[in-house]
Amino acid sequence: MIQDTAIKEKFLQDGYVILPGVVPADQLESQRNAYEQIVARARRHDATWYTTAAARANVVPYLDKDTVGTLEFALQETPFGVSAQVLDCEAQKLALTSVSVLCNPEFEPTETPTSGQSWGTDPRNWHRDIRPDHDGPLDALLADQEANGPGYAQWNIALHEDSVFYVIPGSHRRLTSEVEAMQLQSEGGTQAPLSGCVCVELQPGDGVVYNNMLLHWGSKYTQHKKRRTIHLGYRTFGNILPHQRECRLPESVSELLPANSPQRRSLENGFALFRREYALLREIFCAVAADDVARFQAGLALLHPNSAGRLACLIVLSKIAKNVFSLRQEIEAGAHRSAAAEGVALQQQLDSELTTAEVEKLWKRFSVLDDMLRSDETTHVGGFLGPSTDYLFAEPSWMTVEGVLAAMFERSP
Ligand SMILES: O=C(O)CCC(=O)C(=O)O
Ligand SMILES: [Fe+2]
Repeated sequence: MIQDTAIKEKFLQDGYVILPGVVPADQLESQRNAYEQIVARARRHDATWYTTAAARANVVPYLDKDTVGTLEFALQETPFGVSAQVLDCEAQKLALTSVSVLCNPEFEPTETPTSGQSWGTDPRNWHRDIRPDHDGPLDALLADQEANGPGYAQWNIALHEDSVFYVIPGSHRRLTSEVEAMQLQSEGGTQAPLSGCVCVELQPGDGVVYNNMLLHWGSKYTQHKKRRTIHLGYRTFGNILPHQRECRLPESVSELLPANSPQRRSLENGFALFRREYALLREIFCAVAADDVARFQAGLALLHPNSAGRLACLIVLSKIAKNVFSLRQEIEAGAHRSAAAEGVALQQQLDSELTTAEVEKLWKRFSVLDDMLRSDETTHVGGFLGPSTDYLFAEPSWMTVEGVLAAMFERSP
């Protein structure tokens, strides 16, 4: 058995660690049964399931007493405690953020859409789970990670043998190399093995915990091999504002767990961490709307204590501010956004606590940073998620927190 510190070191160094028996042998059957029920319900609910190549189901809509074991499993020592370990954080500073299952398609896909479609990027293209429009440019995220460590861990845990997932070890700590970029730009290059890639081979019950900034590839989806691979996410609080920052679980799910159980406590603690972060975001956004730069900087220092890497946090704040602004515009226009959409429930809560004038002022200030993050051409760079965009995939090297604040608040730096 690999030593605890070795797991963390390997996670930092290579960006992934394969762990045998993440689902203990005596839980494999019950997890398979619970996930089979989830998938059966997702199938019934989703008319497009049979024609979706990248079939996957979020467990949340299908949780009840028969399937709650999927949630309980995600809160066990492995994977929950191991996630805290690899992210070097106390369990009290860690939240489970999402529980879903990756499945085989029910037909044989012929062609895979190339990356950068108007709707996004299919995971069967090499990618990092980063979108410049949603998360910011890679350089800023790498600088933050180098100074403060990663803030998000993702898992694939196989309930049946799975060798779909490939990674480039160590690529989470660097930009895409010239050799990789050349292949990714060439025809079919995002859908063929990249030099130095490793196939993550998982036996039933085995799992891989990985940094989703890694270059990775869902190589081939086929109907001929059953795939039920548990897909989990965990994030830290109090260190950085990770690019993968949203909570995809509603608070109501905790009622399904027995009162006072350790799993319920972990889950509820995670929701409390999100609530506290939202209170801080509201405080920061009110400070921006009031043009109170000192109060804004104090809030920023609470959200991201280390000044090194703070630019990434500022950039992520601009993304959240943009969402708050567009949500307000939609609401004023009478549109209704489903609370089931990613992060919308908490975003709505934040939005409802700011006046329209505050939201407009917030965006007036953050749009200055937003403009700095755009170029005048729309492109897609292979190796990233999302559609084509005019947001920069790499950060302009002149950008600093001080420079950005000066521009946002029209002061001399
Ligand atoms: O199918 C896989 O294992 C890869 C999935 C993936 O990369 C993603 O969902 O972003
Ligand atoms: Fe991915």
